[in-house]
Amino acid sequence: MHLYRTTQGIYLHTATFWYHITGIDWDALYNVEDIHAYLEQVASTSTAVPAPAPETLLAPIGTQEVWAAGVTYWRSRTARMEESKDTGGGSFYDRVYAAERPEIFFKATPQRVAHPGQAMHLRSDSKWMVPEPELTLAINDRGEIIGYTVGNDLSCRDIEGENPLYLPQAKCFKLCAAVGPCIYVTPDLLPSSTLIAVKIERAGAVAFEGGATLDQLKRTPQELAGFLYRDNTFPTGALLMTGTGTVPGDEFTLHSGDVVSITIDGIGTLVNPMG
Ligand code: DO4
Ligand code: MG
Repeated sequence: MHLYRTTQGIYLHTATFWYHITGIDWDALYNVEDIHAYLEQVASTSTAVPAPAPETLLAPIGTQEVWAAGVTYWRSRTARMEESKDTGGGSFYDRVYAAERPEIFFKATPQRVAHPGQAMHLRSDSKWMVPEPELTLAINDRGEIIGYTVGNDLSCRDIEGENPLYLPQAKCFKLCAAVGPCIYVTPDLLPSSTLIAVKIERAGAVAFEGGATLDQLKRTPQELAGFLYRDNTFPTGALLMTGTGTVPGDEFTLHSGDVVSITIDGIGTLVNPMG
């Protein structure tokens, strides 16, 4: 079942029908006891409605913070070692890839998150920016993974490569993250063959295309959620990006006007132009 947040309220999409969910706000629904059973109940007791218009879609986020894990794919480890090789980064990405404790960092507050279709921000002081297509976990206030969404951890490779202490500036700025178009609510693990695909269009042509499958993710979603919630509290839950498995070649940087589409099997496609 897929949960959508729109300017007209909350919608549930089952395999066949759309339902309008009323009487509960996003944060309360996100944290309701046994959300899967709750949504089954909504679907079996409500009247189907027309689908919401695509232009009404909002990011599926209420007051949740967005966090991100890094260096969880071999490709990410290797790209980071390359970009920081002149500044001493040769070994710490390698070490965090292999360590028990993952890299987890704060990514965005809800007001820094772009809605589906909304332009993301390219930093004025970066010359090397890339989208990071990431499976994103929807986690409730009890640390339970209730579902999955598509995330874009937009990043500045030059700022991050210059010094790891610049990571917060490379990662967190206005409209630095996008999530959506919905939350795929499921009690099940996603199949390991799940593809996270990215396409970047420039002036009507494909400028980059790539993808990675979930079996390349070095850590499990439960492990990453467990580290995020260790000695921490999230009163209305959190979203956790799980790292990128796709990094374009070193010559590639995003341009204003590029359109980034990220598709994850079973969830949907998140499209954002670059501002
Ligand atoms: O270590 C820097 C960030 C890593 C990251 O965002 C990723 O691997 O996706
Ligand atoms: Mg990332």
